[in-house]
Amino acid sequence: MKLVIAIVQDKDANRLRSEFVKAGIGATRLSTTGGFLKSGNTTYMIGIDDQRVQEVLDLIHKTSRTRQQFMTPPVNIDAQMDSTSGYPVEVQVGGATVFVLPIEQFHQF
Ligand code: 2BA
Repeated sequence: MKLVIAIVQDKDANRLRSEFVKAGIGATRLSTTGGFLKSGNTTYMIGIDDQRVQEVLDLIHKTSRTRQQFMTPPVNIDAQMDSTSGYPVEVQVGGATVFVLPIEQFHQF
């Protein structure tokens, strides 16, 4: 058994949830925040038998889009106390960031 942790964009999260439901795949959805953009994203935790891991990855791949987003770097204050606000920079986000971990034990009490 494996634990798939998938970080997806909020805009893709509902379509992915529908795919999981259709396929009878159990998943837990967490509201998360990216450390870089500091904007919301969605993390799914999916416990799944080894032979269905590829199916889960295929569904994530199918539903996750790459998007361009703008972020404004934080304001810099130099030694003269002059502040400069950075120009917005364009960042490519996604499709999805996925980790697959082994599960030592699985219990449902
Ligand atoms: P964020 O940390 O908000 O990052 C959003 C996008 O900003 C990233 O998209 C990447 O294109 C860019 N980015 C991130 N850090 C950067 C940096 N130091 N310099 C320049 N650009 C940077 P993705 O790579 O598609 O990542 C989307 C989200 O997945 C991330 O949101 C974060 O929540 C998660 N993530 C990505 N890599 C991760 C990792 N190694 N461990 C845990 N979570 C990760």
